[in-house]
Amino acid sequence: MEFDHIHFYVQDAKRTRDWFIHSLGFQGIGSQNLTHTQTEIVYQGSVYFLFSSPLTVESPVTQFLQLHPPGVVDVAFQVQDLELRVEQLLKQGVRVISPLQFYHDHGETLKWLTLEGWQGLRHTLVEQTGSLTGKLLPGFPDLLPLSSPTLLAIDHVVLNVKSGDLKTAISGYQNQFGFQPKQSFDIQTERSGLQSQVLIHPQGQVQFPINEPTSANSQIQEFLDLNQGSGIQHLALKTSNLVQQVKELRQRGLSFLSVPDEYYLELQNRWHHQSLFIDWEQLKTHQILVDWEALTPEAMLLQIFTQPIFEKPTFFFEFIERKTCAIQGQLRQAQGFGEGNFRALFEAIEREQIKRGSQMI
Ligand code: TYF
Ligand code: FE
Repeated sequence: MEFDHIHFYVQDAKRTRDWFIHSLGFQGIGSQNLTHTQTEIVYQGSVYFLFSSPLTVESPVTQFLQLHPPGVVDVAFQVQDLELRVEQLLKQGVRVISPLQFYHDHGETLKWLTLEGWQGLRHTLVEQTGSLTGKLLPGFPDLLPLSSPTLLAIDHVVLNVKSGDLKTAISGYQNQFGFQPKQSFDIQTERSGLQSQVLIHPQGQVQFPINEPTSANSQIQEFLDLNQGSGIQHLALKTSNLVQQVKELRQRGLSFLSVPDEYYLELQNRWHHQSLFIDWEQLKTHQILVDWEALTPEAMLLQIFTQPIFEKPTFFFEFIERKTCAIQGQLRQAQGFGEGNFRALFEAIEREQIKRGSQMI
């Protein structure tokens, strides 16, 4: 199982598409107009995003936007054996939102269906063959050959659930969708009480952390309040060259969470691998966070977080680079989610929270 695409409901699909093209370097692929809903699609590397906005009040997007700010409604997964998978899922009690559909073109078939996930979140499962790969919805034109993108893939997708719901959400995704628990974190800073459990899918690369707030002023609680319920908090995009990526994104005008100078001083004090050259100045210039494991310092994890991208401070992006190193002839990639950065990261998020708080007064 892999990530296939992410579907957002927004006020204005064309405007959102244009923002993703201009600010994040995505390419537009096409659009689909139904009588009540307009959908735009963009891609970069293997990352596909759909944006739907309402054309009439009958649109399901209208109803969604009456209850929630813009955000993710569907995290779609690519699977290989859809019918078999669906049979198993139905036995586990997964609810079908829209039934199996087929699309035939030049002897090849695209199949998909949509299932209910946690509290209104949906998961479309897609099976594609051959040249149909990436052709997400009938009516979209064929894809152009891929240029050489810096953005490679979706690394992880993070769900925030209400206080007390973490256990139920996890067992739902475990029992119904076949996810397995990986790491869990319990974090307490001034305003970031949160418990996080990372789920992974045993077949493929899907990583799916779920957070719940553990304090009333937690940033997770702020998300839940503004989002009017649980939902996707951030999406991490994996790149092969984060420094270059951030340089380009800053030139495009994208703004990121800023990191205090002390973070880089402390980082250099913790770094005991002088034989490995690290361009600290460059990382500091671009405000990139760095993490590593003691035994594999070369396999660094670099990450950076954007400001929230919609009108309310809910959903944001992370960009991540997982460097590799060779141990005993085997390539090892940076694991984890930047645990060493959590304090610095959450303090940065908290500064933004406080800034917003003082603006509201
Ligand atoms: O996905 C993660 O676990 C990291 C860290 O509110 C993180 O990106 C965790 C919670 C959060 C923001 C970032
Ligand atoms: Fe993350």
